[in-house]
Amino acid sequence: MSEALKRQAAAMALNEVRSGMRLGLGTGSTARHFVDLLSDKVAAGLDVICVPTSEVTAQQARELNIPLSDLETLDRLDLTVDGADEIDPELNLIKGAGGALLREKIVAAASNAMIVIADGSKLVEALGQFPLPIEVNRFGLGATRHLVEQTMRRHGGTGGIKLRGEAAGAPYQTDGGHLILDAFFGRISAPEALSIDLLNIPGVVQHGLFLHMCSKAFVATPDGVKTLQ
Ligand code: ABF
Repeated sequence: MSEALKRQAAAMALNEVRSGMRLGLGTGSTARHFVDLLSDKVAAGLDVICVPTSEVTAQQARELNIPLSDLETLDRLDLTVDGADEIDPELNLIKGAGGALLREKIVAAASNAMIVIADGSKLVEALGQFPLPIEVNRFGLGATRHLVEQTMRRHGGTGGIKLRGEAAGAPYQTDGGHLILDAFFGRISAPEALSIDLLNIPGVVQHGLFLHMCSKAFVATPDGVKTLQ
């Protein structure tokens, strides 16, 4: 999908931003467009204070002179704008391909509303074709992986589990210093139950199922940007 279309989705989200808002800034190539467009508005006088969901986004925002804060100083945000890897018809999401799922979920949960911006390839009938990212503590990795695999099988997952970065020789490390297991479910038929079961595994820090968090999505297609809510 072209960068121009992602930028159109980002521009639609920018229309929802008002002066005085406390904003969560997402991560990924579509969110990057949003941050870029936001900086023009900030330069023109828009008064916002932002909390980034990753070190990458924080760096981009700093370079663009967007005022930043954190969730120690601010305990609530008005709106978060972020990307996604899969979006189902109820606006439930898989996120975390960019590795920022933990901070993304903390920021989204602290927000009164979450808008997702994405291209049309992210729309699915059921979640799970995209591998579900599961952030895990380094301690006890083998045992955690075993329990994640058991849980996956109980939930009908048919594929394997990969430690992100392992094939390249160095496991990927999140901003929080954790590792990511990518679980190839195929189809997730009961996302709420799966969410609870994964979070019951002690070594699991968080997973990339974002359920009932997104209130609106701007999805860029060759026919224009669709609004889903
Ligand atoms: C982040 O970036 C992630 O949660 C999601 O994995 C990814 C989407 O990136 P892109 O916009 O580049 O497709 O929001």
